Formats: sequence, structure tokens, C-alpha cells
Amino acid sequence: MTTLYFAPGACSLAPHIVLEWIGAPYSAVKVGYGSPELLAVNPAGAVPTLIEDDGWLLTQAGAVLDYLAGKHPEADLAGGDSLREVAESHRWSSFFTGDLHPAFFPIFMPYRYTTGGEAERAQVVEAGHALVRKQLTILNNHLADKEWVLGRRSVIDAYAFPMIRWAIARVPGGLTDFPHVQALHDRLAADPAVQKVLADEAAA
Ligand SMILES: N[C@@H](CCC(=O)N[C@@H](CS)C(=O)NCC(=O)O)C(=O)O
Repeated sequence: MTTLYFAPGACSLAPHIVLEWIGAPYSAVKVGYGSPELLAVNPAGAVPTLIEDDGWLLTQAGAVLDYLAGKHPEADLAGGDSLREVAESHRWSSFFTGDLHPAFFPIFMPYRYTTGGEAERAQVVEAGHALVRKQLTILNNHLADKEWVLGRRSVIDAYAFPMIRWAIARVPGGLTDFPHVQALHDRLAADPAVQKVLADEAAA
């Protein structure tokens, strides 16, 4: 059985949702960042970390999502298999891994971006807000004429979900200026599988 190491509400929420969409048996293990249990399997101490029965381990959210979509083609979550569809999937996976996700780091961990005190950290957080809003603008414009990031439901929508939730919780104004991102959030939040995963993570 596939095992996913997760932290509630973290980016590991994306593969957790995808495992639920796939519907095959899996195990989800709650871990703390940098905990001994997590460090024992992943020296980076980060989630998501996925382990297969034979001990094969995979990290990096984008790779984990791509792997799950490829492992379960019957779930139809890859977003298509033409050259351009695959390229679009890689494009948006890279956007979430490399652009939107790191934009939150100054908000969550300002001490990593300044050696200064309280006032400097507050400035770092504010800069993070601006960066998240810049990336949300790109996503919002992309979603103006489509319900899902790749035009059909895919692992990339699950990837977007935790970050959209962070924006609602941690960025002043939330999604007020990003109605198409709000619509994607609402579509996902109404999904019974997503609701089950959120409840499971909260109860874990
Ligand atoms: N590049 C990694 C980043 C993973 C990551 O930063 N995960 C966060 C949770 S959203 C984490 O575990 N942070 C713990 C830490 O950085 O110590 C990926 O995309 O999977």
C-alpha cells in the first residue's frame, strides 16, 4: 500500500486529495516538520513524502503528483497525454512548486529572510504578501475562461488547493481580487473527497 507522510494543511494536502480521488487503498501518516520519524525517511524533514511497499521513496510535491497520475491512469488525473497537454501540466506544476509555494515562505518563515528583529520580519512578511498577490494574479487570469487549471480536473487542481487556502488565511484581502481563484477553491471545497481529506487531516 502507498504511504503518504503529511502535515495537516501543508502542501502534502495535494497528494492526499489525489490519493482520495484515485480511490485505491493508502495509508496517511501525520508527521511534524523535521520530526525524528520524518527525518528517518526523508533527510529534508519535509512533506510530502511518499513511500511504496517495497521501500521506494519519493519526495517533492510536483513529482509525487505526477507519479500518482501516471501510476493510476484509470483515474484520469494527468490532464491529458499529448505533447502539449503534458507540457502544460509541467508548466503549472512548476508554477506551483517554483513560484506560488515559495512566495509563502517569507510569510511563514520571515526569520529565514532577515537577520533583523521584529520590524524587519514584519517587512519580510509584507513583501511576501505582495509576492503571493503577484502569483495569484497570474493564476486568476489563467482561470478566467476555464474551471480547472488544465481545462479539465487534474492533479494540478489539487496542487493549487493548499496554497489557495493559505492565501485565504494569511494574505490581507484573501481572494477578494481573485474571483476565478475563489471559484476554483469553492469547486474543490465542495468535492466530498476533498472534504473527507480535510476532516481526516483535522482529526489526525
Ligand atoms: N520543494 C518541496 C517543498 C516541500 C515543503 O517545503 N514542504 C513544507 C510544507 S508545505 C515543509 O515540509 N516544510 C518543513 C520545512 O521546510 O522544514 C516540495 O515541493 O515538496
